[in-house]
Amino acid sequence: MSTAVTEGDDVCAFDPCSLAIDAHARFIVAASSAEDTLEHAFTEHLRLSGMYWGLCALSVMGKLDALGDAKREEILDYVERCRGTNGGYGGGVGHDAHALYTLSAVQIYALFDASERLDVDAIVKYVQSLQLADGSFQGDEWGEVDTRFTYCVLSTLRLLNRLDAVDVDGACAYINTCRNFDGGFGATPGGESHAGQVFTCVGALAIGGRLDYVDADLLGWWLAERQVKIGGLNGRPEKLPDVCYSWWVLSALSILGRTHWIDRAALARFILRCQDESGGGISDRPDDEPDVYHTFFGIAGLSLMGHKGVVEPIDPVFALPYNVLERLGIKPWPTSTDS
Ligand code: GRG
Repeated sequence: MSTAVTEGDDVCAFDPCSLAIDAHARFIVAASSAEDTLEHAFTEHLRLSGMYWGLCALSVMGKLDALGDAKREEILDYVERCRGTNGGYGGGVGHDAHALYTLSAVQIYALFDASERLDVDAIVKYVQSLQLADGSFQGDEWGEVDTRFTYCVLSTLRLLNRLDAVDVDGACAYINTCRNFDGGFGATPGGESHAGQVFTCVGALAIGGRLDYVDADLLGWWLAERQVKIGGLNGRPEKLPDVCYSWWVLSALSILGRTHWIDRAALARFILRCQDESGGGISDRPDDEPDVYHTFFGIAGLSLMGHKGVVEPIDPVFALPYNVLERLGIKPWPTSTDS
């Protein structure tokens, strides 16, 4: 199977035949039903995020409806069982509620067009309780603070159309205190810039309408520097490339209108080299074992680069397909065609 990549007029398109969509869809469905594996046991604490990755990948590939109504209801029933008495969701049944899994639950309901079934007031009350006086957010009742959790809460609230429930200005000002000399952002003030944190901070600032806190040229340069010789992206200097950074880096570049600052054709080739064309799934690097996490972020990265007729366009701020956001009345971020 060919892995040829072509550069279009404005975005990088890839050969439609080279993304093994059917194999990836089969891989995701099989991984979700393989309950007797070690991997399944090891990932129990983040089951809701795992479900979001798999379902969102299926949705981007246009394969979500093929799951069928019975499976949809089975998944929604599982998510419901992860809901805590405080209104938030845990990563698995009986686990403590956390901002991240609450976002995953809201995303899963959005993907299944079932958001009207959510107890919105209870979720809003829960995420409100996580904001601290300095504008930051803790992830759960146990108190860890991280810019990831700011993103999770702002994204959750925007998807529920309840952004006014928290101090958004304070949240954005706190993120600004996590900005570094290189233009990037860390988990807390003084924390090292990391592409994953950069996505959460730029995404949260985009939701909060405060992208003026970003030095777009400086950060764009730092993000573009993440591309290594083989075409893949790393998360910080001197580190190995990993397919997941195709999302964390490229989404931030996309929000900033600078995806053309990297060699997108080379990145697409790297992602396609990491796919298992027959067994399905995408791995972190070529010839490694595929998993659902890298499968989602690889496909999402390809979608950010060139989606014409192959995969659905994905929104770089909310990490959900445009069509899902449109259903929620949210205008997708307008930068995916930057050139
Ligand atoms: C809705 C897409 C979406 C996300 C929700 C939780 C969250 C919000 C975002 C996580 C952002 C983040 C920090 C991603 C980085 C994940 C990662 C690959 C960490 C690995 O870090 P190291 O230090 O790896 O092990 P490197 O590559 O630096 O060696």
